[in-house]
Amino acid sequence: MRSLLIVKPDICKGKTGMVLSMLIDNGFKIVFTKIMQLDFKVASEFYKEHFGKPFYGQLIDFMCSDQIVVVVVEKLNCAEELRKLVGSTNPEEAAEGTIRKKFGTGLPKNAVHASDSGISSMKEIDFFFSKEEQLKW
Ligand code: FUP
Repeated sequence: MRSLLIVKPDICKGKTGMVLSMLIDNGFKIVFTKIMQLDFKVASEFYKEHFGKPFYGQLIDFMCSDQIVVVVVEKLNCAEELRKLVGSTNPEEAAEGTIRKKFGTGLPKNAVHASDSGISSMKEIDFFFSKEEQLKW
């Protein structure tokens, strides 16, 4: 099973290596990584379920502010295991040892995005990568 993680702009250039190490140390296989920068259109589409919420504008601006790393990972019960390692949405509430506790500084600067279910993992992987591209992995 595969899932998607995004290293957010503020930690992307400095701490992507440490995030990838945490994933590997916790039994995730790194299937594919891609450095990119989101534009307004792509970020709005990716976060469309949050359109109209008070934090939406700030979230989109932040996600477009610099490069990100999109990571496809693989593990048994992948989405569930990934959410456990990533921790609660708000870094202040995230458990010790989680990625958001370690690298998050607030909202929306909570270090990483992670798909929240098996279904959203498939949708989010399809969002960033064509089926043709996925066949190569
Ligand atoms: P998560 O699935 O843990 O990323 O959490 P959500 O889908 O609830 O949130 C989506 C994004 O909105 C995250 F980047 C965090 C951000 N957010 C805020 O900036 N403020 C809030 O009050 C809630 C979420």
